[in-house]
Amino acid sequence: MSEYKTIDVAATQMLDKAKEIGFLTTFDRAKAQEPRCTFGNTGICCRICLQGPCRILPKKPGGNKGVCGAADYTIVARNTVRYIAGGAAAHSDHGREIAETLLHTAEGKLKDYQVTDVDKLMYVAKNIGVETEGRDANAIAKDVASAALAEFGRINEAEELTWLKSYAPENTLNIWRKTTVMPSGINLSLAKLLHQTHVGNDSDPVNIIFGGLKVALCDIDGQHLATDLSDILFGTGVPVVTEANLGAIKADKVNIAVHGHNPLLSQMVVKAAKGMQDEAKAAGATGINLVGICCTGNEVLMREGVAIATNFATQELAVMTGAMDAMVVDVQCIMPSLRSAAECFHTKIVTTSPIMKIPGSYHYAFDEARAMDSAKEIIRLAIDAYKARDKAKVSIPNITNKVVAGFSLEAMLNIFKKVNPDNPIRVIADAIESGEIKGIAALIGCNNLKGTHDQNHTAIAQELAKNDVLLLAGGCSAQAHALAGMMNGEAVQQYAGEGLKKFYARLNAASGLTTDLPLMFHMGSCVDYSRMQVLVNMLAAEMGLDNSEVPYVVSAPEAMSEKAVAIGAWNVAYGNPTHVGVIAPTVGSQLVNDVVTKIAEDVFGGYFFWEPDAAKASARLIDILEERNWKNVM
Ligand code: BF8
Ligand code: SF4
Repeated sequence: MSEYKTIDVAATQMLDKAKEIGFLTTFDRAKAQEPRCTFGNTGICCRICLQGPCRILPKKPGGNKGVCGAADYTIVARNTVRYIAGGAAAHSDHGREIAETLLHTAEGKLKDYQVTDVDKLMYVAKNIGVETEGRDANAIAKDVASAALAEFGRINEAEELTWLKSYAPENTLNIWRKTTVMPSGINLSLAKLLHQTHVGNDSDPVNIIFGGLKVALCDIDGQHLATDLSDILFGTGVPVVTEANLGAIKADKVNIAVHGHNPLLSQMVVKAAKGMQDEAKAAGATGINLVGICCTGNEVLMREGVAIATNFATQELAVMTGAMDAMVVDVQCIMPSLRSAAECFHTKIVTTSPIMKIPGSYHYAFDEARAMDSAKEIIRLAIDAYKARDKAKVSIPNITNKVVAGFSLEAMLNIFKKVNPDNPIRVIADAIESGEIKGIAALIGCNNLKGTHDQNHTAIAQELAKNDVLLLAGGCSAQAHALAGMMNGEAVQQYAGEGLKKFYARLNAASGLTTDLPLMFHMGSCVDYSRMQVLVNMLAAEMGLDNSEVPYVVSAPEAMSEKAVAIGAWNVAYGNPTHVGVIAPTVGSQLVNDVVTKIAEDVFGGYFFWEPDAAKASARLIDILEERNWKNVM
């Protein structure tokens, strides 16, 4: 067992190197933070006003409430929903940027972007009620983008969010309407929630949680339109074969990592790099090599087959290879420490967003109006950096694993179509109804160094696969499986149970792909969890079930970000049992904890459970699937 909290061998090698050169990584910092403050850890520390921080001290007279009188349940509920607000703001703002770009593209203002996937445009337009008949693509795209932008500013509470309303099943929508969590505008809901949780405002924990769920539904709305509009602009993922892990960084090439979430720039970098190989050669390299980290990495993996370097927890270690010439970052999940890691080498950290700067790093303000030129200039920074690379400092772990990815819902349905041309989704329904597979699990979420990097992601996936659970993956979880060599056909042979193997054999025989299907369908970045939900909605309709009856579970073994809290919350509202592998800061209030882990099921059919132990979590996930199957045949 490694002395470090990771199962990744390449990461272990780089952590040794970091130690040698005296660089303290996130692994060291996580250790330094222990032991954590119990108040913060359980959610009973309030810092909402300047009289705080107030902690719940039940044994002290007067200490069982905050200075204003807020009880544990109010404090815990407020803290929880403010995480959701942060997450929903991030996801929806990402979506808004894509929508603006699509609008300006359709208006002819941005020469470097275009409507790439007209089929997807038509599908989305029809779904949200935009007229398509006899209109050209740009006119339709303009209306679709405008509809997306209208989600943000709507203030008439009688109107509903277009994307949610268009995609969610009627039953589910009615539950949301009845419980008053159906949002109308994203900005309005976010502002209301911050207002609701201001000092001296709402102290009713259930009402606060419902306010939080409304914002969580804004989160899925923002995610969903981000996915749809990115597909329209850049194309919808098709199966790709590539590789993952730090060995994807090449010693003889100019290495550029794209890191963050928003594909507007990273797509351009991929495109620009294709025409700039000669410039890299002139600098003495054999070419340009792009790798991805976090969800921007997933975006360009899905659409362009760009290799995965690593995931969230190990981003600094990509710099430790000494061969990373530039890391181009956009927004979210980018560690500020990358700058200090880069100081040990020649690496240029290039920030590109006006709301994501790192002191001391290179800021290049990305301008969509000259996107291609911007991308080229950024690549030139990397080529320049390459010239300053100290070869003596280069050590790249010789580890890569084969990855088969690129499974947009459309790509999956195309494969199922080969088995059942008339009704592709029936392929999964049949497999569940015949008992060949027990159901579906979505493996999602981040890394969290409260546990061991990637350990529970992979352990849970292996256990579920052994028990014939069909796996979907996204975000850093998908990258964990890819890094560990589990995202290919060989992994099916190694880990899948007999039923799942049979299911795969049938698909492989028909798929027409040059490679076997992988152990899990990588559906993309975290905003692409919207794709998973559409799949569940389709399956529910096909099987004649309510969403909350579908044998479907969600697992985020290493959830970390505010976005992850928002995602978990909308999954619960959608009827999905949702496992989180860290003890959530709701446990400080028995009442709030019971609401999100028990009462939620009575209202929405979905609920959370916290379980840091991989074996116990897998057992419970399997139990839930079996119980749902059993109830469905009753
Ligand atoms: O959106 S899984 S660590 S990179 S938040 Fe961040 Fe979490 Fe990774 Fe992607 Ni999602
Ligand atoms: Fe303390 Fe109340 Fe202020 Fe929170 S809102 S910090 S509990 S006084």
